[in-house]
This record gives sequence, C-alpha cells and structure tokens, in this order.
Amino acid sequence: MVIVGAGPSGLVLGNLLRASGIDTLILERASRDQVWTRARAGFLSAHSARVLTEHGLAAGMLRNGRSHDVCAFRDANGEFTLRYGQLGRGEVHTVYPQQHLVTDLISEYLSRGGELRFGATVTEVDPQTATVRYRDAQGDGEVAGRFLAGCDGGNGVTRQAVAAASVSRHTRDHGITWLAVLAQAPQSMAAVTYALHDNGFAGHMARSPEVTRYYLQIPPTDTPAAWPDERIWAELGVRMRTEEFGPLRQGPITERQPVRLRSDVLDPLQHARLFLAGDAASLISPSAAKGANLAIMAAEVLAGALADALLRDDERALAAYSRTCLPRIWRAQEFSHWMINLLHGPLGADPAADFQRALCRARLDSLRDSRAHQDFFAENYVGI
Ligand code: RFL
Repeated sequence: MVIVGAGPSGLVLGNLLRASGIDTLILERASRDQVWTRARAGFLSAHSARVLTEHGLAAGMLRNGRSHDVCAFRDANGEFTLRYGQLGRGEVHTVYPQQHLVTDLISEYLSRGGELRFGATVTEVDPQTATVRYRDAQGDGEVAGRFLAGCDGGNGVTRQAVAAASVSRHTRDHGITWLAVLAQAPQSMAAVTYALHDNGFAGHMARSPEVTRYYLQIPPTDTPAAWPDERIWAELGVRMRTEEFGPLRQGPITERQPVRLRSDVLDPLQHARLFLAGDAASLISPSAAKGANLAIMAAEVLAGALADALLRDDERALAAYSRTCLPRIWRAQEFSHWMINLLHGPLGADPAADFQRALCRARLDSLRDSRAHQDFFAENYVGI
C-alpha cells in the first residue's frame, strides 16, 4: 500500500494499516525536520481523541494535551463565554499542537515496521495501476501498490489526478484572508477568543504554554511584510479591545502566514485505485478548526475499508468510502461556513456593509441568549 504524504491523514492511515499487518510505504516531500516543526492545527475534537486513543496513538496527547471546553466572543457589546463542554453533547477539545502529534505518529509508525521516505516528492500518479513516480536525492523512482492513498494536502498531485477524472468539484472562495500568526508568548486569555470588530475579525487560540496562535482578518492584497510585529500587536489590541479587557501577553512573532478562507470538496473521493483523505479530499477554512479532525476521521474510515479489501478480499467498504465520509465532510463544511458568517462582517463603510454587520451582531446576540443556539454551536464545534 503506497501513501503519499506524512501529515495527520497519511500517518494515522499508515499506523492503522500497520496494526493490521499490511505493508505500507509513505512518500513524503518534506524533510523529517520540516515535518516535525510545521505548526498548524491544535484543536483535536472528541472524535479525534477517541480514534487516537483506541488505536494506541494517544500517549503524547494524553501526557501533554490540555482539555479545552470554553470559548469567548467579544464585540462592542462586551464579552460572553460559552462553556461548550457543558452544552450540546458535553464534548471537549484537546489542545495538542499538530507538529507534536505528527512527531508521535511518525515514531509509532516506524516502531510498527512502516516504511517512510522523507525528501521523496511524488511527481506523477496513475490511479488505474496504483503507480506513483517520485524524485528523491537518489534520483527518479517508481513504485506501485494494490491501492494508493492520496494524503498530500490541498495542493497535492493526487487531488489533481482525481480532479482531472470525471468527478464533481464543489469549491468556494469565501473572499476573506486571515493572517495566521504564531507568537512566542503564553496565551493571553483562558479561552479561545473570537473578536468581532469593524476593522475585521481577530482570534486567539492556545497552542502550548509557550506559544499562542492569533488570527487577524486582513485585506486580501496585503503581504506578510506589511505586518511587522508592532503592527500585529497594535491591531490585535484594538480588535481584542484590550483597553476594556486587559493587555495581551506579547512575545516575538515566529510565523505570519496569509491563509485564504476556501472550501473545496471532491465527489467522489476516489478514482480507480486512488483514494483521497484529509485536505486532499476536502479543503475547509480554519474558522471552525475542522481540517485535522476531518483528516483523522477519513484516515480511520479508509484504513478499515482497505483492511477489508486487502486482508479479506471484501471491497464493499472501499466502494462506500465516499458515501461514508462525504456527509460528515459536508456537516463540517456547513458549520465552518456558519462560523465564517458569524465572525466576519464586511470591511468598509457603505449601507450594504452596515446591514451585514447588523446581521452579524444579531447572530451573536442569539448565541449569547439562546440555549438552543448554544447547544447547536457546542454540538457542531467539537463534533464531526
Ligand atoms: P497535510 O498536513 O498538509 O500533509 C500533507 C503532506 O503531504 C506532503 N506532500 C507530498 N509528499 C510527497 N509528494 C508530494 N508531491 C507531496 N505534496 C505534499 C506535505 O509535505 C505534507 O507533509 O495534510 P493532511 O494530512 O490532510 O492534514 C490536514 C491538516 O494538516 C489541516 O487540515 C489542518 O492543519 C488545518 N488546520 C486546522 N485544523 C484543525 O482541525 N484544527 C485547527 O485548529 C487548525 N488550525 C489549520 C489550522 C491549518 C492552517 N494552515 C496553515 C492552513 C491553522 C492553520 C494556520
């Protein structure tokens, strides 16, 4: 079995297949150091925590992850918090940085006897023969499996190979850009905090005791160079209303990366003998922290289906793979879209923008006041 990509989806898949005794090769373009240090997601859903625990992949998360069950919203009317762990289904997040999870998954995969080649870039994919061509320091190579798993993210070659076949592609550019910031500083507030402001959205998310992620909505044409440290902290201060709620704990900014909010879902998630999982299957905006969790969900479903096919010659679950995953992907997309509409009024001052901003405020009021609305939020925020 050949897997392209050593992110959360490829590594969870590889680990589960190795646990079933299936031979696996993961080809990963980046170096081991790059994969170990790439900071991205941090909020694992209850479902992800359960999958990792059930399959013996949760030792690091259980040791160093932190339970998180409250989020806060700030706007001109003040701040309110939602204890989502006591709402909806009562589920909570576990905060565990993605690069730590990936590091754990790599060492477990290798100890299960899995093969993993870093610095191996897949250049061509043939879904009919389940063959990939790749380039590494030794030159060009080719390898084939019974099946291929495309776990190479949102811009990968496997997604292009499936998209080129006659599949439907549901895509949407939300027209919003965030500057994703990592600060070498402890978190400033106890909870994830979403701030709505006429200047644009700002977010605060814990990562580790020393590192905090912030997001700032920025004009799509801005480059990271337009946002030096001082400007980031000043604008976060304005949007987070620090005069009213107290200062942010500042530190050096170690990453400033524009993230365009986009959704992109392929249907079906396969072509011939190539199956997609994670961002390769569906891109989702980070507004509701779903991407890594969808990756883990799909990897578990795909691992079970591949084990049936490879060990028991039963391809029914594999044939149903897209039908199993797509409704869950669309639920997450729907909630993520709901969050985008909640958090972003339009920038600028015209009557249409005023109307949209008033709708955002009304949505937030409803979330503040309505228990039914809060239960909906909690169930979808942590669930898949
Ligand atoms: P990944 O993690 O992108 O891994 C794909 C891997 O494939 C490799 N690759 C190739 N290898 C060989 N040959 C090629 N041709 C290759 N092309 C690519 C890449 O080097 C890489 O190692 O995909 P995967 O496994 O599907 O996992 C998806 C998640 O990483 C992603 O959805 C999340 O990080 C999204 N996300 C968040 N998700 C959450 O659930 N909770 C969060 O709080 C959260 N925060 C975030 C995020 C994504 C962010 N960015 C950078 C878009 C915050 C940010 C800023």
